Amino acid sequence: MSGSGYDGFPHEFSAIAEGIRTMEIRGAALIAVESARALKLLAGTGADLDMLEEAGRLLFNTRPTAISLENAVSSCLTGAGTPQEVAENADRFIGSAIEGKHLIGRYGAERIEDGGAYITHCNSSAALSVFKAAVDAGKRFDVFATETRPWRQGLITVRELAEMGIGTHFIVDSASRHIMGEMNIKGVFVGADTICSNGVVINKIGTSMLALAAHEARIPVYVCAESFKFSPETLHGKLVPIEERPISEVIEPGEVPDVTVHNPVFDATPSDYISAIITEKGVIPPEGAYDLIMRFFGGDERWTP
Ligand code: RUB
Repeated sequence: MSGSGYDGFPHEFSAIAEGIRTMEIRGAALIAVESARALKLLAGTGADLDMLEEAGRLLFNTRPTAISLENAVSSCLTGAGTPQEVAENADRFIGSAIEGKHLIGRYGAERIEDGGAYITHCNSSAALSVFKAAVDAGKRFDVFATETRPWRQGLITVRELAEMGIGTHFIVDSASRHIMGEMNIKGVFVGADTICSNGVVINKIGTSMLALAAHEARIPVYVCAESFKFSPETLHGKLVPIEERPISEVIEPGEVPDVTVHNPVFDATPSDYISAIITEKGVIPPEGAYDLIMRFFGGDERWTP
C-alpha cells in the first residue's frame, strides 16, 4: 500500500484503515470500533502521540459521513498524554460500544409485538440487536429487509435474520410502501450513521424515502443508534457530508453513454418522520438530540461513555 498515505504505518493498522475505505469493514458502529482497535494496535507498536494523531486523520478520511468514526478517534486521542492512555481509551470505547448495543436491543425489543411484521433497511447492527433481543424474549415475528441498492447490504441482513430464526423476507427497495399496506407492518427499524442536533438522521440512502412512506402509512419509524452516533459538530452549524461513491457500484461503466450517473450513499431523514431514537441512554424523541449531545459530549466535543 505504498504511496496510499500509509507509508511508515504497520500493516495491521493500514489493513484496518483500508478495509474501512473499501467497505470490507462497514456499518457505523463497526467502523468506529475498528478505528479504536486500529489506534490501540498502533499504540502497542511503539508509535508516539504524533503518529497516533496522524493515524486518526487517516482514519477520518476513509469514510466521511459517519460521525461514529470521528467520535471513536477523538474518544481515544483527546486528552491522552501517552500511547498507553490511547490504548486504555480505545478499550473503554470498545467496551461501551458492546454494552451500548446490548442495551439498545433490550429497549427496542419492548417495541416489537408478538406476531407483528417489521421493515428494516440496509444492514444495521443496532437494529438487528433489537430483533435479536425480541427473539431472546420469546417473541415470534416477521422482518422484511430491503435489498438496499447499490451495495445490497440487505443480503447480509436477511442471512442474519434467518440465522436468528425470524420469519425473514427480502424485498426490493421500491416495494416498501406496498408491503406496508399488504403485510400490516407495525414498525420500521433502521440504524444511523450520524444524528444531528436538530434530530435529523443521516443513514443509508433510501432511509428518508422509507420513513416518508411510513409516515404517510401511519407506521412508526424507530432509529436505533448508540450515543456516539450523535454529532456535536452539528451544534455549531456543520452540515454532514454525504459520501458519493464510484458510479461503477450502480451501473456498468459505459452502459448508458452521455448520461451522468450519481451514487450518493446516505440521505437525511427529517425529524418529523421519526417516532423515536433508541439509544443506550434511553428512548428519546428526535427533538431530544440536542440535550443528549449537551449531556454526553460536554464542552469539549469528546464523546465519553
Ligand atoms: C451502513 C448503514 C447503517 C448504519 C448503522 O452503511 O447505513 O444503517 O451504518 O449501522 P454502509 P450500525 O454499509 O455504507 O457502511 O447500526 O451497524 O452501526
